[in-house]
Amino acid sequence: MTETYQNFIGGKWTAAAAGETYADINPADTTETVGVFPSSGPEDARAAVAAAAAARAEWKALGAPRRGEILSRAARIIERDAESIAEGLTREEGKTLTEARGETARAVQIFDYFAGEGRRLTGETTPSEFPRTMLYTVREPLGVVGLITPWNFPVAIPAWKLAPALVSGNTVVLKPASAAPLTALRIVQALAEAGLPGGALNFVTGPGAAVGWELTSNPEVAGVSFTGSDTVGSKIYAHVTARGGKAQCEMGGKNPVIVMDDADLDKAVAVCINGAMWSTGQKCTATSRAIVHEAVAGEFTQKLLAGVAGLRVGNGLDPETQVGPLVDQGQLDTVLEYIETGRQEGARLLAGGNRLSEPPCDRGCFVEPTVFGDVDPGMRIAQEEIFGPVIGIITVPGFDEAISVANGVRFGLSAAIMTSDIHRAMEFVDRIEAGLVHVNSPTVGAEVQVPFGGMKVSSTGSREQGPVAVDFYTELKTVYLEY
Ligand code: UN1
Repeated sequence: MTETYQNFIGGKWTAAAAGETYADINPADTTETVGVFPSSGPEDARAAVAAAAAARAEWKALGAPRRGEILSRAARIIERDAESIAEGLTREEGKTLTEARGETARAVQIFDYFAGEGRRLTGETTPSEFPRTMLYTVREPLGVVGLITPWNFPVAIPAWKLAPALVSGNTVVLKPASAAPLTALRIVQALAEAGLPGGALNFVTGPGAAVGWELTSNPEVAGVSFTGSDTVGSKIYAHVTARGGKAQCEMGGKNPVIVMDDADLDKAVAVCINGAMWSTGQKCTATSRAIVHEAVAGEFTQKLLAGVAGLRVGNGLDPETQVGPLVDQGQLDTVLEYIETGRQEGARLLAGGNRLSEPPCDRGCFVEPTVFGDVDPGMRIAQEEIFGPVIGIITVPGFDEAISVANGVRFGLSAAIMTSDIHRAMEFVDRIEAGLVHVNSPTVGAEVQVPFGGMKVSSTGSREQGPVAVDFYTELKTVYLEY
């Protein structure tokens, strides 16, 4: 029997006030409902904000080391339950079980890292102009924060917003993406079991236009951290900052891999397949442009096509599967539309391009891993985020052209170069417009102890993860103390 889940408000599991629900569907088999969730309205989000506001004083007074201990206990609970969290993640989102396990392990690392932050959360002491004066800063929580998270990393991204928000002393309302709420709910359960006081973390599922909009509009919500599309993110940023709130939005990418004539081509192909195809291309860090030196373009293309031809597409629960489904019908339609656009723009379809509808793909949202050649840098498929297993090859005569093509998009999240020339690599680091820069490694991935985020339209507000993550979730108080 399909389980019905609830919101978590003020420490209690409750249905949406209006009693509405919706089904969380398995994209690998759309006849399977993974769970039924509240389709909440603004009144539910308001109740959650009120509960978070009521819990502020107690949570702040607990102190950062004790708050960190709760995160640390949550990490052990997630570790204990990792296999079932990962399985649920694959069922609702579609990525392979191997990737889901990796992502769950990453959530454990994130909670452990920010548990340690509870024993740092440092300010600075500074000499004063005045005698017998101690001058120093302390970090204060913002108050209530709203976290709006995407479906593509349904455990890691809630974790990487929740952990710094909570350890800094904020109380939270979390609104997970409607396509993958179960995984986020498991994290909420882990934190509740770890001893988080009621109201410190509230969880409300439902449409962005109702729940998300209330979180961005409610004057009690001091900060909003969002990951998702740039269309939604830029609206949220403008809306929250216009009312004096703090906003952090992590949006799309159009991430390039430059393949130079001195690159290890087998490695370049592996890097492109990893970046473009794993998680079915549904990462903001995914590789969608291979910018290849003309001297090696023919050989690189042959090797890439051979690699892509060998990929096994299917249900992520099957251990043989390398590429799972897209998250839902809407995403499948978008990706197929982009493939059609690429054809019409005159790019050459070298592999894939079609929906898969034979077993084991007959009941899900599957598309073939797709490669376009003869891509012009100005084409829509070379400019817009597709969020699917699609890579375009752009041929360039040299390094300067490669850099200008790489930088010739609105986005600036992640970028990679494949080269064995250290001078080239360092010049790339200097000139590339990206917040995440890779030399001989894929555009994807994020280690918890370093900042994550992009330049240009990819991100607004301060970086996530690493020691700087707490900058967004805290306000500095400067203290002049004369004795
Ligand atoms: C990764 O590349 O492993 O939504 C992390 C996203 C990014 C996270 C990418 N915020 O895809």
